[in-house]
Amino acid sequence: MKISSAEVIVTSPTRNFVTLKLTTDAGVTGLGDATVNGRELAAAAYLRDHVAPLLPGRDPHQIEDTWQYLYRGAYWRRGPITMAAIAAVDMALWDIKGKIAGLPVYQLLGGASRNGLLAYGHASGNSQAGLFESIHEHLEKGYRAIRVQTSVPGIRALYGVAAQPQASGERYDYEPAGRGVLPVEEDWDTAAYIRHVPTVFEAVRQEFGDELPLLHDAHHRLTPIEAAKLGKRLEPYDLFWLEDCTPAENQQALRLVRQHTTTPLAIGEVFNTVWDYQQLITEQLIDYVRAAATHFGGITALRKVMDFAALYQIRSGFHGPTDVSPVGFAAQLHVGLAIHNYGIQEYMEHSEPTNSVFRQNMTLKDGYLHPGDAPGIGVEIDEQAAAGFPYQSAYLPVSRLRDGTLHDW
Ligand code: KDG
Ligand code: MG
Repeated sequence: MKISSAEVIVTSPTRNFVTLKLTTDAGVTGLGDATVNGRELAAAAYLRDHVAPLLPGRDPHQIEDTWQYLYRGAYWRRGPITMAAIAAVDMALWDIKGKIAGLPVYQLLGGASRNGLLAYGHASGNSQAGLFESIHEHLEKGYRAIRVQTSVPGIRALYGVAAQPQASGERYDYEPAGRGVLPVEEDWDTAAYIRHVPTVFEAVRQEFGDELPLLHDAHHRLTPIEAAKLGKRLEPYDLFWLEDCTPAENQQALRLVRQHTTTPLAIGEVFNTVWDYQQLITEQLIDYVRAAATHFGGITALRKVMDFAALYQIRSGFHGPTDVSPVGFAAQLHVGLAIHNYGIQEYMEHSEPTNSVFRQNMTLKDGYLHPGDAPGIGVEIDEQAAAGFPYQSAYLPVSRLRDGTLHDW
């Protein structure tokens, strides 16, 4: 059997997605996700111009060899664009292998280690009342773990607060990237944030009790000592995790955070390879791996980092925002179901237009996700529907401090 064609599909049902479709000479198709939020066309061009021409004629069953061929063979390794392109090929090949075997991918990875995948949903609000309402809505939908993001007095528009108007006037509900020719600019004040967030968690614990798992994303904005201070102040509220407390390129900075707080840490949604995690894992500086199959080289690479993490009692907390397409999302659900060291899965829910383009088998029941039992990854693309949503330029926002200095967004 051989790969006969590799096509790149760019579509924008509410937001942009880059999808790779591989077809074999036996007519079996496989899908992969290469969406890089705000840089989609770079991933599409890398795939279309540099990767797609290498694939026809290759044996679709040789997943590991193809992964190494694209990673080592490029010489210029790593980086989000390269690794998203490799991820798309890898997912499409697992999809094909599953369809040929007549088995869902999780079965090929060793079979299910659990019945379903604990998910967390995103609650947020402009006010305490709004936040509580959002948490209640999520609980009514069945979620058993909740991420809490909140506005901060003095900061106008803030990451993760749905329904808060962005500088562009759009709402944040599904997607922080604003459509337009320039990124919107938001403001940021670390001291105000660190003062405010613990008061919010105190109120949430009083209202919702001690048992509900609560998560929070600091979105890379703190220095190590600021992160240590926030982690310490949040200890009384027993968070499931504090996410991306620092920009973790500097892995050893996490030593300082760890020395000061027992709040569990989750890191790595912007990481691309196992090397980005090496020190964090071997020194047990984190508790959860935040990688997404889409940005980390696919199912093959995600499985490997989780097996490495298992040696250090570190669990999964894969990145599941709307910019991971339904294909990438389902791909990592298969990994989550198969590995032993599963932790939790972020689930942000795709929009109706997105669901009209990507037909899924994935389910959320009683707060637990399952990728379904369709052969392969379990997602198909309606190419006609996709063509009805042409690419639209969109950028993630940037952040500036009061004096105008650009800060991590
Ligand atoms: O594209 C950027 C988003 O994926 C990111 O801002 C979402 O931090 C995020 C999260 O935890 O879902
Ligand atoms: Mg995050």
